[in-house]
Amino acid sequence: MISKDKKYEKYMKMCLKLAKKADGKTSPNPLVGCVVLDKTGKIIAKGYHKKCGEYHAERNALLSIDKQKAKGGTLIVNLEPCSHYGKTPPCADLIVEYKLAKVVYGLKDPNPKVAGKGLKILKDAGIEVIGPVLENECKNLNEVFLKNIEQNKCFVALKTATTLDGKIATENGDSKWITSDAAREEVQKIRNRYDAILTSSSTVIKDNPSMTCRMKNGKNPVRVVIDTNLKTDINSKIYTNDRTKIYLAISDKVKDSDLKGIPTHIEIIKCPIYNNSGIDLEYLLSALYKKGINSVLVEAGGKLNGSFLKLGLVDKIYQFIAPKVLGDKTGINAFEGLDTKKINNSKNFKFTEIVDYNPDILVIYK
Ligand code: AOF
Ligand code: ZN
Repeated sequence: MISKDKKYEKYMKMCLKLAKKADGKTSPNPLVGCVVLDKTGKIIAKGYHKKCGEYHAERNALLSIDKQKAKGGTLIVNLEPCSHYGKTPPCADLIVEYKLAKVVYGLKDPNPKVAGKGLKILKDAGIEVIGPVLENECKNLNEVFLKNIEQNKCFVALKTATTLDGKIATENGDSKWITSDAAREEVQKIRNRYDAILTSSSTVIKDNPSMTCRMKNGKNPVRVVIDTNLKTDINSKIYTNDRTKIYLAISDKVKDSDLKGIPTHIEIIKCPIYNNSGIDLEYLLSALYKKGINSVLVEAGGKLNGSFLKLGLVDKIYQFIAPKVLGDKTGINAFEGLDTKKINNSKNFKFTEIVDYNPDILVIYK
């Protein structure tokens, strides 16, 4: 016999798939999908949260059907229904109003405004509450939201493209193109998922990248350039190809008189210097978080990647690997500046996904 929870896994997977339709559009809110079954078990409604500020998944699903049809039915949703008056009224109240018999949820909402109160409203109304179902999958989907709510910090992902021996370029900086078209297309989708892309002055100077999202219906992310001593040319593509917001992170030692002529879509964040090297990355992340940047994708060279890693600031890595070897006589490593003497002291991750982008692969780890 399949257990009660197992029975709902396929519907929870549907919720996750629905939720993902709004990938990149809900920040700072979570990705949520919802499926409603009538009392015979037939799917009668689906919904998902489309954009921050708009209706939640449960409301979108329920409002698409007749109250009578939902009576005695089951609602499945990947996040505990909310109990608070925010931008929209509480979903838990609407579920009670629609007289559903069961609610299956994927993950308790850690948002203190909800945190168990949604489930309590349902239980108090006599609704059977089942869950958590596929909790890990639900956590993975909303990893950014969870880090924001639970730690009050910005989620940091890092993207790199390497050879089999972990090099991102040859000694003289030649890196075009390590990976193939298919892999580079995927990068566009990854960019679309994050609030901001963060890079360094060396990458701007060396590659002159646009760092836009070239995906259909994708949004151009906010860009963050770490340029400690203001070395980049203000006419570089990243600053001029559109008017999307740019944060320029510089040392707090730079004089205001050196900032004249910087266009208005570029906002300066002055940061303290860490350990006599670059700017204090933790300071920068927290400044960005205060400005509403809930997640960043670091797309930079080995040095900055290494600094983020060394400080334990990286939550997730997307590493594209091309089946090429450069060898030990040349090359820049994906993560530079780490000096680990013992395997026991290495930075440890867990593989979460491996995707084939023939001829390359994408390895995702946390
Ligand atoms: C969503 N979409 O489908 C669900 C959410 O700012 P508000 O009023 O939209 O409330 C956002 C909070 O509602 C969010 O942080 C989460 O705790 C809860 N559930 N949010 O945006 C949804 N179900
Ligand atoms: Zn809600």
